[in-house]
Amino acid sequence: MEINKKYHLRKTCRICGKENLAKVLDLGEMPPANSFIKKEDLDLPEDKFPLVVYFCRDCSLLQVLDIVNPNILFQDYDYLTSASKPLAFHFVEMAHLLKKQFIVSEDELMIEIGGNDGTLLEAAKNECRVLNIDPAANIAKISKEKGIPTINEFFTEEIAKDVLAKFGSAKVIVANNVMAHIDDLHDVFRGIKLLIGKSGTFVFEVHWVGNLVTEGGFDQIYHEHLCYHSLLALQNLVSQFSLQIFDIETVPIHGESMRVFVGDKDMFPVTERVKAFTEREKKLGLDHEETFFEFANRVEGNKKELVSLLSQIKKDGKRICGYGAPAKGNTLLNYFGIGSDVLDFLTDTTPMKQGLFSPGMHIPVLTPDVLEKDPPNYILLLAWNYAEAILKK
Ligand code: JHZ
Ligand code: ZN
Repeated sequence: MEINKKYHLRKTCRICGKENLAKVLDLGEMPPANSFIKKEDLDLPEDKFPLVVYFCRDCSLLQVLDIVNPNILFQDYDYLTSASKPLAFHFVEMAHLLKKQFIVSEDELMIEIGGNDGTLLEAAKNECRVLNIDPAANIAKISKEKGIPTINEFFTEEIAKDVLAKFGSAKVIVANNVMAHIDDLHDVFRGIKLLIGKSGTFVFEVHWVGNLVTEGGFDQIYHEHLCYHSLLALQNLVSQFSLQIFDIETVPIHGESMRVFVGDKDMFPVTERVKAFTEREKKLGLDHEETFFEFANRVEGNKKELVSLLSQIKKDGKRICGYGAPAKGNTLLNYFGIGSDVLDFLTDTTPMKQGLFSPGMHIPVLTPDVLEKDPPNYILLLAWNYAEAILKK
């Protein structure tokens, strides 16, 4: 992409390269979901870009073809893994599992792509060599301060070549909540293939399109999320690199996410779980466009229901606020047209978001203690994926 271009529209499927695409859902023009605004900038014009979801009839990938320059989206990033305690806990647990399953000696290398503030690698760094590769300058700095070797770049085949020369090959590469964000998946997989060679493993977690369809979590759709993956679509991708998915499980993160294990096609026996999951996806119709048209219809139904509920509460003279200012909340608020006339404020535990205003709707983000100081009558839970932990609080 040209460095100065803010936006471009892709024409082909990013897994199979074909143009056999069905338009499923058009969310109109949206601001990038993590572009929180400073008070003094509220009157400046805000960038908004089209957001349309397509289904590929050839390889089944659900995807957004509207590409906002990744430098705009990720170089200065407001999302901090450690600000969501359940997520941080989940990654520490995952680090222990990966060490147990794949790391044999201290010399071995664990790389994390998009390792954010280093929450996962910090839990691995005493037992192997670690390397974080993350494009966000402000976040990479935090990772470095924790003593984690960190390269502040987007992961590409070029970077992989450099890493191979300087650090050697990787025993494990991890990429959590990253595979949805990548436009040139082919470039990234060439880099991964280079670094894991015959005996390494690539493990990643990514939200599962089956959850989006069955639970209606359409708010996961925003410009950062270019892909809504299924095992069916991913198999098509990895096989182009002589790799295979040899194991899969699901984890209760962002609804239900897939944890996918990828290795050389001849090196790892494929578990029964892979076959069972493929069957599950076929039963859900994740390889048929109709499934996604039905999903889009349900989004419209939900919009009417929620908007009328909130306006009834307002008519009754009550105060409402939003809990959490997640990226996904901004899709919901902007697409459903829920503004500061409905929600007095949002609260969020991320220091970087506090004091800012939500993109598009300009709702102030406050620290959670306001809920005790000045309690509203109702709270709309925007960070629904952490409902259990939040309801306990
Ligand atoms: P959370 C992010 O999306 C962005 P978001 C990213 N692009 C991505 O791909 C997905 O994750 C997977 C706050 N919070 O994790 C913290 C509280 O206030 O659902 C966060 O701002 N109180 C990388 O932003 C937000 O809610 C709490 O008790 O949709 C949650 O954001 C807890 C638990 C969280 O991801
Ligand atoms: Zn395709």
